[in-house]
Amino acid sequence: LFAPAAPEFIAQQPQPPSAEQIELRDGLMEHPARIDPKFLYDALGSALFTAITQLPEYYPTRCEAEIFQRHGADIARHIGPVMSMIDLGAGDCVKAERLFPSLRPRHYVPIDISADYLQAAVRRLQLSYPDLQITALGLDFSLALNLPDGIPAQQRLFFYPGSSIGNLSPDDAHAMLRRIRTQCEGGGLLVGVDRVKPKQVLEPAYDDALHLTAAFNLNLLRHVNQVLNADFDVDDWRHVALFNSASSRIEMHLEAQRAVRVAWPGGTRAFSAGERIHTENSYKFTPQAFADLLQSAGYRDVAHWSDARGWFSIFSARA
Ligand code: AVI
Repeated sequence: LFAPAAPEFIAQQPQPPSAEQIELRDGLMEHPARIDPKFLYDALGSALFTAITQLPEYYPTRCEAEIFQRHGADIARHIGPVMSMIDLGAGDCVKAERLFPSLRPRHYVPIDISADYLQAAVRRLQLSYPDLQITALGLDFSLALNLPDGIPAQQRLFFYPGSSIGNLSPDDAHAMLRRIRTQCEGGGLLVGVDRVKPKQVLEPAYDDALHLTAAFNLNLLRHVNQVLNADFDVDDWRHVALFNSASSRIEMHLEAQRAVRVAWPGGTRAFSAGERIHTENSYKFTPQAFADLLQSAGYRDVAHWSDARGWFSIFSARA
């Protein structure tokens, strides 16, 4: 007797949403909607940010480089000998590289959420510094700061340049500084901080004539489309950057240019014309406010250097 074989049928199991998808979904359903700035940094976003740092309007990178150039020896003296330099948000690793001659680390640990971008940077770096031990970590250090074993805390220097600390809320900045301190007790922290200044200087830095910052902000929607399977149309949105002086921060938003409905698997959100998605804050500090923040997070022996115009500050502190 001929019995036909039973056909095999394999249905794909529905996947539970990832933590990133849940975070995006929840933020998009808030009023006003918000998207965490970490989603600015896919490979294209990281490349756009590198281009932004070369814009005439975007002063922080140049001011920071000026401080290291003018006061590098003094800063290195304050820090003392460095075994391991842990670079938070390393990107292209260029800022840390500039300090290698004065700090002479034996071990470099760059950390960045944009793993592919970091990997390419580290390959280039290793060619120039064949004797430097490099351990690159492609992770989101805002979630957890797990470092490889074998680096004694007192030999760790955390390097947190570029005013990236300003992209955290005041509470999160305090928590991050405390978390770093517990990772380097007996060691130190070197951190770059952008300063309060007139909005005539601040706003163009975040809304430049070439519209690179607009592209950086809008690219976040493409990244969200990828992660969440959403259907944002970049043409429906425009970049907005403004200085909120009461909160001492630059805010970046994406504003709907017309009424739009955005959908993703299992959800949808309608935006009316002019409605905004808040995508980034960039806090600006007075030197006193930041020194107080360091002290309240448990640091001691706080020292501070500025560029000639007093637009940017570097702080060194012991943990
Ligand atoms: C990475 N971070 C310190 C930049 C800033 O200035 O807040 C991000 C940025 N956003 C727009 N332009 C640059």
